Amino acid sequence: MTEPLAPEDFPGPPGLPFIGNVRAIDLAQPIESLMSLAREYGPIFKLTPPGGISAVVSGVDLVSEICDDARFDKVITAGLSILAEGPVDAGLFTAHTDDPMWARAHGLLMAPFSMQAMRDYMPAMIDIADQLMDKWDRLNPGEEIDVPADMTRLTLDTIALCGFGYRFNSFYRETPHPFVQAMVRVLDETQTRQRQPPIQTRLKIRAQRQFEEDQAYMASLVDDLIRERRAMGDAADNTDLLGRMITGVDKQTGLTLPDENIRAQCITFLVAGHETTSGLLSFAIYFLLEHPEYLDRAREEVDRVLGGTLQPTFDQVRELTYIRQVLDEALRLWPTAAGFRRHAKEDTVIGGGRYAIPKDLAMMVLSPMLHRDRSIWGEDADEFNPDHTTPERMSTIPPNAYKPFGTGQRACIGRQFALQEAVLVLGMLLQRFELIKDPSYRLHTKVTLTVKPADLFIQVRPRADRTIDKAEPVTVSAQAQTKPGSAVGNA
Ligand code: MNH
Repeated sequence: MTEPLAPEDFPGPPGLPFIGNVRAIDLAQPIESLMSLAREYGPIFKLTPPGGISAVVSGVDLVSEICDDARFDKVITAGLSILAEGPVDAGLFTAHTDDPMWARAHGLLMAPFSMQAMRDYMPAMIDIADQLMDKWDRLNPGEEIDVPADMTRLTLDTIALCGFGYRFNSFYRETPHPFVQAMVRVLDETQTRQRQPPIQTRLKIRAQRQFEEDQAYMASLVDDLIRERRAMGDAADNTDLLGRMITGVDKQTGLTLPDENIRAQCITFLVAGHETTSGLLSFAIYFLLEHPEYLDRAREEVDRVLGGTLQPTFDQVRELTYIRQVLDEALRLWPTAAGFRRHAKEDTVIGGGRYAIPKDLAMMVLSPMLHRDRSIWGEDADEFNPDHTTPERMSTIPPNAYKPFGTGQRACIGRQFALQEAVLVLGMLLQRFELIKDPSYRLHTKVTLTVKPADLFIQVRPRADRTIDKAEPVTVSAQAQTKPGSAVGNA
């Protein structure tokens, strides 16, 4: 048997002294750069940025191996762990797997994110979706829509209302709610710090002060909501995520969550739950406009299932299976969380003994490349076609070939939530509007924590061939939801 290759001997772009191969990555298009490196160097390649070697993995077999939770675990990146500093405690996303608070919160939150619980979030999801519909309905002919911007308003407001009964009212503002401004600054600063040496971070006193102020502001807003909710006692409607965290118990330990942890989870849901879903909706709209034949098919389904229904029901949303395929396919080509990081728990080898993996080596699973494997998706793997993601086909692909929501115990907890929201909104949009593309648009992406289409503008026209039923508009605040809680979990 041949000796396994050490990471420094993995294939990869040549590095320069000191700066390594940062030049191989185009900072304006980092994901596309990594994808073209993967095309050149194969299923696993090394990068040698100044911070030390890391590996980028996109071959199905290798990815499958490192998805094994018994041997590998999630890497909490330096960037993300900054989020857990100061007043912002570690939420699910940034906590280490062996942190008992991760296990407790994960256990307790399974039920609130289960399929059963999704029914209860429908009224609030529809409330915000209606605001988007109204906005687009009232545009004058020729007015342009900044798709990712409106989708971000929608997803932020949705998670805040379903999460803790709070309204950012993003559709009624030109500038974002102060909480959102603080959150965006914190995330930007987090990214900046990742790219600069620690000494520079310490020298930037103004930035540090702003960072602390922003974190304190976010914490205090959420703390107020927790305090108000606790003060309401039994009178509170606790069917939202906050209520379920306050009243919930982790079955494993029998323990509840302390308030600092609940606060961290609320902030985590906002951060993790808005850009990803907003990017997904934006990509889906982009792809449908590029492919009128699939747009027609999606609209046929919407007309058949929803007809003129003003407010889709939970069951109707579940019936929009082609819309779901469209979204699954958009996530295949452009998973909006474009990767996740893993490391070995002990020194090991992968690939049938070919690659030595020391336990501190950070490996990034590059999902957009993983998802374009021709042996799985066929010769047209790079093309958008919702037939790739029919339920029949999805049930036959290898278990780790499609990973837009990460993997194993550290997989996305908000998956059902995101997909229900996205199916609902895309369905309602197609039900109401004809989408008009800008023929000169060429897809390019913008990467922050997530990836989304950049500069995507469209126009819409209310559909002339359909009418939507008129009814008394239903107003919902999370505190006035009609449904009693059914906190029954399907862990
Ligand atoms: Mn989400 C983890 C993708 C929507 C809350 N999410 C992850 C991971 C991926 C991911 C990938 C794993 C990251 C890693 O291993 O480092 N998430 C998505 C995508 C969408 C999404 C593509 C939408 C589309 N996520 C949401 C929504 C919420 C949410 C909506 C909340 C309401 N996600 C989380 C949380 C985690 C997570 C919380 C961390 C879970 C854990 O580690 O316990």
